[in-house]
Amino acid sequence: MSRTDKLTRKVSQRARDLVDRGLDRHIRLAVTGLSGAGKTALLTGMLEQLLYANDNPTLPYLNVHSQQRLHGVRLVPSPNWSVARFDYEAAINALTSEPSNWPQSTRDVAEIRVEINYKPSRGLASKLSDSRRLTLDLVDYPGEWLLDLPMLDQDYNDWSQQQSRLARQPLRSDIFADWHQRVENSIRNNDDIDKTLRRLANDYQQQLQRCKNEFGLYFLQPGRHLLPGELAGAPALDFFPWPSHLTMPESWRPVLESKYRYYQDKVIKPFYKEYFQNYNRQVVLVDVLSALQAGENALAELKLALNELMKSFDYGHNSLLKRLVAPQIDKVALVAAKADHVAPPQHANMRQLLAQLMQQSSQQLSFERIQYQLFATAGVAVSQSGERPDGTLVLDGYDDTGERVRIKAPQVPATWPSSQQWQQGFAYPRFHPHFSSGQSPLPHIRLDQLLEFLLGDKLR
Ligand SMILES: Nc1nc2c(ncn2[C@@H]2O[C@H](COP(=O)(O)OP(=O)(O)OP(=O)(O)O)[C@@H](O)[C@H]2O)c(=O)[nH]1
Ligand SMILES: [Mg+2]
Repeated sequence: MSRTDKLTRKVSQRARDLVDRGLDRHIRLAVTGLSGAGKTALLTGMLEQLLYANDNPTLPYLNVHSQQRLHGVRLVPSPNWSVARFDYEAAINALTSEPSNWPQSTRDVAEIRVEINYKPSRGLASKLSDSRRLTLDLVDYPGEWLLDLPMLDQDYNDWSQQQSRLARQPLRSDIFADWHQRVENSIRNNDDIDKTLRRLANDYQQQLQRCKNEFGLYFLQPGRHLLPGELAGAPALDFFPWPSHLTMPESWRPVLESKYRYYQDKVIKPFYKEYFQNYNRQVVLVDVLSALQAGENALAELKLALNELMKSFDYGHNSLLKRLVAPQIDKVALVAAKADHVAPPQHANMRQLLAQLMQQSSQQLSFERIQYQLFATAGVAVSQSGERPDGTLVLDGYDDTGERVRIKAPQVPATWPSSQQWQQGFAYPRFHPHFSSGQSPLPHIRLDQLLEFLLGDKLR
């Protein structure tokens, strides 16, 4: 194909996207989730259920399917040529090869576009046409980068204050004690500024890694310190929040402030503009179980991080003009992930606990009259629940050596745990996927309900 042909195709695709958006036949779905929340597994599961929707007995709540109006679903090229395609096939391949594995943690942004062909059930459209198309765009990205978004609304000073408040929390104050000492020592030495800041930034980065890997904490900024991507080793990352109990040398301020602004302008803004504008539907995916297991500090940070994050998105109702110019999010699914770690009677508790964590944000959504709903789902379910003869609920699955295991199903608190519950602690199983090649669609929990909530009104 010649360059002109390619360009013409791209322009006409853009024009078609605009028409589709105006006609309400285009959904861009943002899956908002911190690192490890299960975004990649959820996207894989949603694609899997949609692509294998025909003859799929596990989608009773997806109306377009149960009303037999679904003609077909297929993957089509995304018009955004500068972004890698989400490697759905590699994810399925990992899950269904021998031995099975979870897809890798995401290292960069990837997009995928799905076309859903269906028979309209209502209005003029159903009389005029037997077939209609809904375009669905999905984006995957490393969760670490998401938490940079709230930094767009803060200057260096605000950010430092907020991070310093956080660093005074019990667990963090231990983790950062040595680093604070090193900052204090560096102030006294009269070393080269750039070198000193780089060293302290590297040290800070290591403490953030510890917060994540050793303590399961969540509110970790800047995200590129955890996963630098193409910025590995770049001077853009040589900054850190200033500890508010120390006096900053005057000569350091302009350097730290300009690095921070550079990070906002050149790293966060393009990421936000490219991937987080122009969405009209959102999934907020939260792994409440891992946070419970990591302890009270972790759950408190998760709550803070989620509510801060939700301030970064535009909520509102989409008039025809808005749909064309700057769509806003008009429906939000708050989703507790990995529901296959517990037995179904515990799912209501997962939802309730999530509701409590997200209370501040859901008040904002109610105020804006944005429709939201709580779910407990598994993008890819790797355990089955069962019952012993004595009535004990159990979970059956496989461990990472491929051995079949059966465990007593653990409990989830419906509200913030008491100090006694924290003392006892929470533990959830880590089942391993164990699927065979060609096994499609993979099992899930409630993805049909989630898909119906997110897409159902556009598939009528
Ligand atoms: N049992 C179960 N485990 C899941 C499910 N989804 C994710 N997991 C587990 O959670 C881990 C992280 O899931 P990912 O989908 O990679 O999470 P992510 O949000 O994409 O994480 P990043 O790419 O690092 O931002 C997986 O490797 C699994 O161990 C699920 O539906 N059920
Ligand atoms: Mg991922």
